[in-house]
Amino acid sequence: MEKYPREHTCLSRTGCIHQFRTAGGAKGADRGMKKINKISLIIPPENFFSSQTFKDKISSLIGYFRTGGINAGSAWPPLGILYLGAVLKEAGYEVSALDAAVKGWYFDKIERWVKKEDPDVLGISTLTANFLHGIEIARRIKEASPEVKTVVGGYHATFMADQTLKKFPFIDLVVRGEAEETILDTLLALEGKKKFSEVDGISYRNNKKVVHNRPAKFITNLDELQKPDRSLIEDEYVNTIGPVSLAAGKFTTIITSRGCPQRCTFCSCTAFRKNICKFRSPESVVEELEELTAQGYEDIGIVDDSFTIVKKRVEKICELIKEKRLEFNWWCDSRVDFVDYEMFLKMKKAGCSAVFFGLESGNQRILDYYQKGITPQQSIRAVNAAKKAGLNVTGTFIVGATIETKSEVINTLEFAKRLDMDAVGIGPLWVYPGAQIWDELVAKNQELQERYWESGFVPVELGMCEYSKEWLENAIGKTLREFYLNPLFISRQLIKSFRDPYRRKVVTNIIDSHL
Ligand code: B12
Ligand code: SF4
Repeated sequence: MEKYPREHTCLSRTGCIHQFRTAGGAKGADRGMKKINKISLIIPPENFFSSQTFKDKISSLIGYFRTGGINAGSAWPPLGILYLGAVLKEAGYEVSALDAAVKGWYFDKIERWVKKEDPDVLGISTLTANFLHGIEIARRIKEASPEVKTVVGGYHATFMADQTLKKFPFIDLVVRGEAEETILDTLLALEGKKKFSEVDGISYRNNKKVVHNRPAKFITNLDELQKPDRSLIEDEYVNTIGPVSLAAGKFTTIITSRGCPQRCTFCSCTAFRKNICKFRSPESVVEELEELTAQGYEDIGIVDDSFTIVKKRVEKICELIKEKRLEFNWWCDSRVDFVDYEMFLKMKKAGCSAVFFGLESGNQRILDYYQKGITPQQSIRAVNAAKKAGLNVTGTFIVGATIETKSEVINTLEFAKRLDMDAVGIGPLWVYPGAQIWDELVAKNQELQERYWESGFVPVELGMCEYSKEWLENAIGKTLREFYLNPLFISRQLIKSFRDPYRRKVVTNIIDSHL
């Protein structure tokens, strides 16, 4: 039975690149390949994710103050699969999506959900932190329903496509990189209507040999993409630390650019987008913001790799937000270079409440090792400029690089306290496949690749630093306690919370949600 439209418009609103699903004759079906009608997309639970129960949130918060171990329970919308969902729906497919991380669901529940959805293709989105859970989901589904095609995408699958297909026979295919412009051709190939060898950006098996097609071209005009279909996931997203909601109302995220020109050695973004940085026009960004505010969103996180690197563009977005009188609260990540007080002030006036800086270290030697391209002085200047503009400022730090000495760790922890920000995040260095540090450390010791390609690793946990994991965790925990439990900090924060309407709203929301 013909359940879905045979016609579709292409994902780009200008020229059409796909001419399929037009006439009903499915060649693949003729050859015994199953026609694809429905795709289910899944975000697997994180390896360390616990549920959103109040008890879990409290223990997560206690853990945070003890060791700095972050299990914050923050769950933001998975824009990747929401973008793909929009493309697939537009092309006439039936699509469903599950964010198992936000639901706190594990395998049995996820399996039941997939069985109920009964898709032809199961698409699993992988980061390093949830890869193994994604694999287990695919294994279970393939075992129960061998006819369901299993496709994995996202950061981890992109970097580890070869290993994934070699080790896990129940994974049919890997889509590498950004998938909006490859997903439809991939489905055609799975239906037998196109040759696998003709689809850029995919990896698959051909006569038991793993084949990697050439990479797909990067999406050049982000304005032409369908907007992410947030209706695919009905869950309310929260932006929390432990039991504390940081949102000033209904919350979602938006992405206004993709990629980053920097090459930080601990970050996967460089390898994923090859330093190619693409921007949406300010008009397109503000159009989406307008739609979101009309849908009742009051708190919007901008999750770009580097939102503030082009000052003129940021200022134009701010101008348009004001011109259109959009009332919402927003926040973003920022580097500490390319920023100044004037830009932060414009952001503040356009509703920005908070900025998150990746400060990483207080030592120039370590910043250089990470190729961060900044100095501690720039960090101080940027933090002060953002504070002066009235923004809430958070800085995040990484400690535990293999070359980092104990005194350098202590110096960074002291630096974190001295900057006198509204919040700090400090974590041990994680080494993920795709990051330059991964390549460097693996080149020195192949065993790391063999043992940790599915999960990444934390050098301090493997005894690769001059101090122990316990020493590092205690040092981080002590810093966080000294930072947050300092009476002067608490009183200043309380005064700020009375004065700042955004903070008052956040506090009211917290009280409301726990009454
Ligand atoms: C928002 C965000 C989050 C959110 C939401 C994550 C999510 N589920 O999308 C939250 C807060 C939950 C989060 C958590 C974490 N994150 Co995060 N996060 C981001 C961020 C800033 C934006 C993600 C995004 O929306 N991108 C935009 C969309 C359009 O791109 P995309 O998600 O990559 O999806 C595209 C492709 O990957 C592909 N694709 C994705 N899924 C699928 C599935 C299929 C079937 C197919 C075919 C294709 C496909 O197609 C999509 C469209 O082009 C990225 C950095 C970045 N700019 O990408 C880091 C990033 C993804 N996070 C990262 C990390 C490390 C984490 C944490 C481990 C942090 C922590 N210590 O807790 C956790 C782990 C979460 C988990 N579930 O395992 C790393 C991942 C590194 C790695 N190798 O895995 C990144 C790259 C940051 C970095 N600079 O290194 N994160
Ligand atoms: S850490 Fe930030 S600045 Fe560095 S490459 Fe990644 S996204 Fe860019």
